Amino acid sequence: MHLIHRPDIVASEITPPDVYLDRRRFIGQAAAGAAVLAAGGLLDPRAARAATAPREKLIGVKKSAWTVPEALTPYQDVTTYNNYYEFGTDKADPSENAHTLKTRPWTVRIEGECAKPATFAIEDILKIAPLEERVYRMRCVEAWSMVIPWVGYPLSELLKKVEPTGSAKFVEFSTLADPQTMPGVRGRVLQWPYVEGLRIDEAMHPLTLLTLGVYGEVLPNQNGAPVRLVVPWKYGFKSAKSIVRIRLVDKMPVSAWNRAQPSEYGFFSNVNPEVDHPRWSQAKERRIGEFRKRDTLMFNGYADQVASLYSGMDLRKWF
Ligand SMILES: Nc1nc2c(c(=O)[nH]1)N[C@H]1C(S)=C(S)[C@@H](COP(=O)(O)O)O[C@H]1N2
Ligand SMILES: [Mo]
Repeated sequence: MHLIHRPDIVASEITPPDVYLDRRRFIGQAAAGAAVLAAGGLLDPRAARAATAPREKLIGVKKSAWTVPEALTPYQDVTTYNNYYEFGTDKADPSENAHTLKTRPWTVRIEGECAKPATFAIEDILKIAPLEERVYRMRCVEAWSMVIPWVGYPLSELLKKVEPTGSAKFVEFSTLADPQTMPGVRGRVLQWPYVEGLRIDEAMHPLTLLTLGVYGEVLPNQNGAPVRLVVPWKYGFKSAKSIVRIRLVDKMPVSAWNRAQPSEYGFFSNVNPEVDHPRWSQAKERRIGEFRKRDTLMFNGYADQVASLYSGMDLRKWF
């Protein structure tokens, strides 16, 4: 089949809130029921695959004060309800397909406006700063949320190594795009590679986490192994997975979502209950595992830490 790039198709790819949750749970239950009937109680194949993926504990992880005191979203949901379009657009696709991702050898190239551009091996990235566990609230643009115990350290610790110059006004992140191992990259739902960006002060903010693990373990592939970003006051798509290149630049980068649909996905994409997505409200959200809706909080509840970054900016214009 030949796929052509159609931005109007892209727009429909992000599922409007509320549709998928019940569909996903229904399918899950139906599949589990069918597996029990067919195999006399054996696991359904999805669960079997998840169970065989190797899990590796991270050692020497300290608890961090940058943690919200909220109930954690269960491991099972964090690792099977994912957006990672390189592996497919359904929530279950990444956990079913991402076993093909090869996370070793892995390097991250850091270049652009800096005194010491360098290529870092993932083994060295793991040792640059002490690993911390931080429980962050995460809010997807699709109006669902989770509370996730990430493991990592501030991105600033890595960026400092290359000595950014005064011309480094923004940071651009590019992620792996390998058609051999990523079925989604063979299609054109987005223009690959997945690119995201932050302003330099956002990138250097202590909340911005270079993330290497979750739930005390190495990141599962579907969560963006071996290294991803987590920016908890922004919609989830800013938190790029499986990063291979970081560029310090003087102009605002064009992100993959912004390129696909600029009227729907702005550069900043700060969580803001007062600025709706063109196709749905952002005022409320559903915490995965709950049925009632919660009010979405300004900057996803991190206003005390980050609102000053945007003082004087019109957040309707710079959405
Ligand atoms: N490379 C890449 N990174 C990505 C995405 C993606 O499709 N590709 N999806 C984003 C979106 S929309 C969300 S909500 C988060 C989900 O992260 P999680 O699956 O670990 O919860 O990853 C973000 N990072
Ligand atoms: Mo998202």
